[in-house]
Amino acid sequence: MDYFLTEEQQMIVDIARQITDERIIPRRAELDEKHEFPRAILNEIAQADLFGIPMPEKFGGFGGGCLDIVLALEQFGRGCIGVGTAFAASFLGIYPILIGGSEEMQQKYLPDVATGRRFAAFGLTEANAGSDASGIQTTAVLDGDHWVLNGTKQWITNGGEAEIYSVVAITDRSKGPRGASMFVVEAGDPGFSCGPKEKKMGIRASSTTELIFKDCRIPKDRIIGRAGTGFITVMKTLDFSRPGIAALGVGLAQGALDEAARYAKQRVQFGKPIIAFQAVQHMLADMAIGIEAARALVYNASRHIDAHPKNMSKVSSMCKVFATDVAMKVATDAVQVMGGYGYMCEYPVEKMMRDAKILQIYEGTNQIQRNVIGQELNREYAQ
Ligand code: COS
Repeated sequence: MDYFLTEEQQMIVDIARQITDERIIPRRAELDEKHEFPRAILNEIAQADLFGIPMPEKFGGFGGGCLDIVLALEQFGRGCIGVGTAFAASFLGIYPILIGGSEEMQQKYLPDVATGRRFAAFGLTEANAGSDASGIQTTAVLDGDHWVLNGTKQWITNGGEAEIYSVVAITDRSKGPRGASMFVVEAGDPGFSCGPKEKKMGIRASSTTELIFKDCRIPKDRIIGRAGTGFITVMKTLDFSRPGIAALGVGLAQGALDEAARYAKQRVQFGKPIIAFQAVQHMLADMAIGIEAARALVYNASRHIDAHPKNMSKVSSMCKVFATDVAMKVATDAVQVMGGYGYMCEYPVEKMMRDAKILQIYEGTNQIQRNVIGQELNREYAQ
């Protein structure tokens, strides 16, 4: 289907497609097996200037929007959402600075991330604060010219690999969500360390660790925006980032359909390629329908977000839910079409099925997304 992309957008697709076909796909199985962070691939993505997509031009970026990022992520997702997640998490880490950081702070951090010299990460989740994001326990207390952070973040993508961390901490517990603030913590700050790499079901190329703050002292000017604006900045960040997760889902599903359809044309049973059997054709048809519907929703939601930045929660959540549910179903069905071969580690759909599951969980579970959509409907139908 023609999505009427601009010349620049088509260029993003072409560059990301080439990196995916030539660099990501040949290495994905090994990265998965070794739980290896794809630093060399990320460096190539940086050389192609794709880390600069959402950064303003004055900070060395491309000045692009949500759809531009989505187009790149869809391609990377087709190859390996572990790699795609590492790439996306750097944006997630930098959005709070883009949304709420002072000009000085943006000047300090954005050019390095735009060029891929430094990677970023986003520190929100804790052991007891996942879906209930405002339930975080990590604290930040002002002590002279420094903030002192104490607490532990859990399951942080790019943990141990990033140099710049946007971290949420409570600065005034009596104010509930309005008592949270965001800070930039840098690798090497005193009192800051990362835990060991978690072992995961999928997206093993991405690094996931704890962030541990023990009397971590950071300069006073590392607060992002004003004290008390942290929760709103987190919510705005997630509104903007969730279509990227949806795009990883569209890409993964497309990759799974490509594998299943090619297999179905080659695999002969009862004297015919199995694609000649209606039962298989219908499965492939349903996969293709789901993918195209998801792609259309993700692209249009992204265009909406680029045009109406104040009104994005509902469409952002809608595309995240829809595309990631499609990804899980398509990956599962791709394994089914390929039967015993699909279940074997030497074929990529086994990894795709393992990888797909996280899409329904991270950056807000699909149940939380439905809450966001439901609350918005409740407001819309108030009168
Ligand atoms: N944009 C701007 N402001 C927002 C917002 C948004 N998208 N969503 C909420 N807010 C504001 C609300 O307007 C409210 O402001 P007031 O204090 O002025 O009333 C404040 O934030 C608190 O909102 P709310 O009462 O809805 O907060 P809840 O604690 O009920 O949490 C959900 C709401 C469930 C939506 C939130 O906790 C969430 O998104 N959870 C999932 C988190 C997540 O994605 N975790 C995974 C992280 S992996 S990176």
